[in-house]
Amino acid sequence: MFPSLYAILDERLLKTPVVKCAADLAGAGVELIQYRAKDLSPRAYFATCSTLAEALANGNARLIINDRPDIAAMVGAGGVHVGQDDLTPDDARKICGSGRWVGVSTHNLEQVRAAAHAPVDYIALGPIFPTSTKKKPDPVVGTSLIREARKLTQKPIVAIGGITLERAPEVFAAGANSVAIIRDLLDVRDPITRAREFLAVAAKSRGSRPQGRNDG
Ligand code: TZP
Ligand code: MG
Repeated sequence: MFPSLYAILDERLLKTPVVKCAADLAGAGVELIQYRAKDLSPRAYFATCSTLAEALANGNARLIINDRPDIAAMVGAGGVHVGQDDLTPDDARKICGSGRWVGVSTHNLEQVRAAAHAPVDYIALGPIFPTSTKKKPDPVVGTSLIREARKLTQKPIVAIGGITLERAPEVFAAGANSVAIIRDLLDVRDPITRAREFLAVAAKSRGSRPQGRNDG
């Protein structure tokens, strides 16, 4: 089953060093972890990605590198996440090969349609709700776009943007396979407890969906 919680470790919001945070979350049962660092030099980004890949190599969490398929491949990460202005999914796939995941961000149905036919392992969709975490977010799409996207593809849909513990159930009810979280996971008193709470909400929400629904 596709991981229900996708933790995005954004360097700007981390309160503990990223390697410790990633290890803590993996220990709490998080199976999908992205590293995102918009302010680091390529050299510093590469170095931390490399350390993270080594730290997570023997556990159950898959490390996804944001933006950079070349770095994902070079450090032996579990995958890469590309946006609409990054290398295309086709090129990311060429660089990363078949063993790593390629994920892509989408912000409207046209992009979802394109992603559905691209060589990607999951489709991220958002921002679902208003978010202050991304600097120039695309327009808010709401949970209605998850329902529309669900009709277009069997690929796992990862909902992102402004999702909180309270809002997660309606996101799963709309058909998302997974929730990608930054602020409501990192900007809290105890990210480990919060991760466990998200996993519990996801298990309950996904378990109560009608039979036959795609669950990635
Ligand atoms: N892409 C769309 S919204 C977003 C990204 C990276 C930020 C999500 O962060 P948060 O804090 O969970 O709203
Ligand atoms: Mg990007």
